[in-house]
Amino acid sequence: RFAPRPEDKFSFGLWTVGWQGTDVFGPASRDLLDPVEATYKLAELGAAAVTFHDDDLLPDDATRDATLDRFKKALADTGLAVEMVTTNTFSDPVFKEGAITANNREVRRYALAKVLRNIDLAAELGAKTFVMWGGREGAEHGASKNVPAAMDRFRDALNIACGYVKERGYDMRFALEPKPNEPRGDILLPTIGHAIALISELEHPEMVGLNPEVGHEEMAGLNFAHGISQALWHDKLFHIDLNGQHGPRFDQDLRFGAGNLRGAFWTVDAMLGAGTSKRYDGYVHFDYKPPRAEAMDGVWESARACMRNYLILREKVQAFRADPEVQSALEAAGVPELEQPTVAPGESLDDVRNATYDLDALRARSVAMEALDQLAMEHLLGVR
Ligand code: 3MF
Ligand code: MG
Ligand code: MG
Ligand code: MG
Repeated sequence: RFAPRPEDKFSFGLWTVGWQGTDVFGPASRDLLDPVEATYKLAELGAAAVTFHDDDLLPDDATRDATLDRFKKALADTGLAVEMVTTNTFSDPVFKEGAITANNREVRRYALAKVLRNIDLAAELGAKTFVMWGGREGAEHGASKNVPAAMDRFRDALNIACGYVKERGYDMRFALEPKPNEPRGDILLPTIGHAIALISELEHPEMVGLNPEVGHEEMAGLNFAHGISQALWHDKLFHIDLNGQHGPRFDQDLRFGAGNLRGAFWTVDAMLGAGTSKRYDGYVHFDYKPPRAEAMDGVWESARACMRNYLILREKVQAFRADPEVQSALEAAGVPELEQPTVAPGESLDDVRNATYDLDALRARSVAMEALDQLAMEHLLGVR
């Protein structure tokens, strides 16, 4: 039970299990994990795909070609796909003040070159999604960053990248990953909503969507399930980074299900369409960090647990939605009524303005939402 299958489409960033535990207060606590070895191990655990930053797998040095050959062999041996590729425009100190929105124009041109080179690699490996997380696009000081100019440069870079994909004839879409802070004091495109707003200013808005991460939205105190539900509504949920977060603190990157467990339940519910028509059908991608305290046994245990927790929660969510008592509780809470337009098509606004409203009855009405939520809680706690 709860064993991952290929059709579950689980995917992991190679940088997740490959994280060596380096943090601001100490050096690596684990040995370097060969990304090709990690690929075999993730396949064995039941993943269907892997993702990576250029630098995780193929640093720009003499080892590049040999590693790429070994990696391609691992993909062929295991049947794993590369579903997404992303560019590291945040580690190298050259990007210390930004990449595609750095004040320094040469840095911006170098960042763009790195992205374009990596788009070719992504296409070569069959990835259909290209994620952009602008980790260093931001500021610590007020006047140091002209935000409208930075938005111009962000827009230009996305227009150039989309134009490049079209010109080359690649089958690829972009997914922006919002994050409010860390490593910068304040990062540009801090939330799902900010990113969606930028997309509407692009030349090819249909080619650009989102890669929201659980912890990133929760760091900003936001409700992740609501965020991805709105992204789905805009047809912008191109990809996802699942992990766990406990409250508005640093980016914890806990394994999926850890931290805000109720949030994880509603996240899976939203991914499955929350009883409506739009659902997420992309890869179920994990972006987490095995805690620094763990040795390699804990690394693999945490990877296994991400998938297991997703499958357990999926079963719980499906049981919740299928429960006849839940259906009555949804009715009692008036949930289906929200699907009716407020003003009927063709109806005159005079009908709305001139009607009489029984405000006392409306004030006193039952909303029955505690009962509905308790049913969800009991499904989650395993007593129904
Ligand atoms: C940082 C992140 C990143 C992005 C990645 C793009 C290192 O908080 O979440 O992971 O997910 O760069 O996918
Ligand atoms: Mg993150
Ligand atoms: Mg995170
Ligand atoms: Mg992420």
